[in-house]
Amino acid sequence: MTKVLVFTIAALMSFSVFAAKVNVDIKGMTCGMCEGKVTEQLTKTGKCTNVKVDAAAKKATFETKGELTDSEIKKAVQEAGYEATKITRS
Ligand SMILES: [Cu+2]
Repeated sequence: MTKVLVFTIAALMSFSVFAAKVNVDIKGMTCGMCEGKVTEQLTKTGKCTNVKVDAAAKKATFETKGELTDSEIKKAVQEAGYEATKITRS
């Protein structure tokens, strides 16, 4: 029973790190230039594909290749000059 539980938790944790689709709520973007800066920083991580940034919707969506942690995402958004307020993976 304990083994099953440990395995389940490990599976859930790795899922959250390796999941393909990511949605990031971003505070502070107003225009296309903002979108460009965020796109550039996310792309620079080398771990994001299909990056789409929408200033009006205040979010970025992308797919990950390899491990990309929440703090790496927050750092990339911060380097663009904005704040990642919420990260959801599916
Ligand atoms: Cu802008």
